[in-house]
Amino acid sequence: MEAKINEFMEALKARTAGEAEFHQAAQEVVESVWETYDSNPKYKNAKILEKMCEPERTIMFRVPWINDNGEVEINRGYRVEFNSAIGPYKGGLRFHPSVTLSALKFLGFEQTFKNSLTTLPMGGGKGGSDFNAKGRSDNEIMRFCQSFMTELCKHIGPNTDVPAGDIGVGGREIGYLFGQYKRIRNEFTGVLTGKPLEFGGSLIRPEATGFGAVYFAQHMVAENKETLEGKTVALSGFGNVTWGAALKLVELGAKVVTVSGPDGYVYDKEGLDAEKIDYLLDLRASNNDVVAPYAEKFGAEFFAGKKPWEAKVDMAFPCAIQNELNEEDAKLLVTNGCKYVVETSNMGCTAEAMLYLVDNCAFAPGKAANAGGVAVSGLEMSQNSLRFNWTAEEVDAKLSRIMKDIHDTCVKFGTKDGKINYVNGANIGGFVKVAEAMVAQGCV
Ligand code: 8G0
Repeated sequence: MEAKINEFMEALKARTAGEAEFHQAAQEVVESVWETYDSNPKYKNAKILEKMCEPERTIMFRVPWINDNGEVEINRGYRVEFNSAIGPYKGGLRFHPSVTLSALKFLGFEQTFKNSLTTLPMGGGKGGSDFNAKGRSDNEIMRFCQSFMTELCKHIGPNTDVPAGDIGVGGREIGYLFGQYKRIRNEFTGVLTGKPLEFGGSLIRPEATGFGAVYFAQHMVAENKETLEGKTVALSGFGNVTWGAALKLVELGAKVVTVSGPDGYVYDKEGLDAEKIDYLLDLRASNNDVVAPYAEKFGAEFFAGKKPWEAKVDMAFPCAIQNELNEEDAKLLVTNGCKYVVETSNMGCTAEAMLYLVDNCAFAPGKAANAGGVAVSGLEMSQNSLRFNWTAEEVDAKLSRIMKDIHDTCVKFGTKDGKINYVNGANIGGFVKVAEAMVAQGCV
């Protein structure tokens, strides 16, 4: 089996040279699903896995705009339309200097499996730009969004491709993008999700990724006859996802002791409370990308240039960005008694860290644990199609149900010798539904 997997991966790497993040994401899935794939002639003869590793379409474009000094600036825009077997392409837009084709291919690839797990009819895609919002004025951000959408609007639509926000793209950016789409196409449709409430957004969407990860964690700890109450938790990041996770964890009686930024991490031995959680939103809105002011304001400790994985905790939720937790971090966490790692960022753990954590604690991969975000985006699409809005309680109940279903799918496909491997469970569970749809639709 090992040799066949290597052969598959070598061929993939040869035709996608230099795309390290994409190779990392593909390797993980290929290893998990190989047995299912290789033993099923229906999938093999149709080369389903080879097809899944090749985006249906990749769009790359120039994004020219004019800054506040009247100078021309040029960024690169992308939309990777990975797989539409089970629904319109769906996935976020990321505006961040780390955005490359490789990063978006890894994200679009993972999105396909994640969206499949949500039980909703959504294909996989991802897009964005290397635009850095740091230090930019609101007007500059608007002009950038308008230029980006002027090209993107030719390729998306409510039945074709429905982007959302992601890192660097929140309600404000979605508003500017939506306004430009509507202006050019003269159509008010559910073409983007993550919209503000006034024009078609869904209640609970801002909370959804964090809430969903915590609901998933509730089922994980329940497998060990435990609850979240009294658990000490390390979170990374200080954006929307960290905020949602902190809200739900604190509501359920856990103690959140860390948040982090590119500048270092905050250790708050008292734990976060409602006021501190609210303050995270102000910090993020400041466009400054530093978390140190939290420590100053609330008298907590700040560790410059360090990551929160050195704190002694029962659970860790990486909530920031890919590869933010490496093997050394993983070992430190486990040595300090951490029993659960819930990957809430996409591919938050390096490949080595993930392998170590699967063997040494309960580890949930991002494509299962963070699927609540895109799940509520799917519910936003449903509400837009219905021209109706559900209450917060209705959306939250649906989210909670979906996270339970995802957990059950991981258990169903990932249990071997009485032990749950959530990585295998998520990959195989996500794969089978898409593979069946692709086989049924023939060679397209
Ligand atoms: O709402 C979404 O579709 C969305 C936005 C950003 C990220 C993700 C994700 O699933 O990673 C989904």
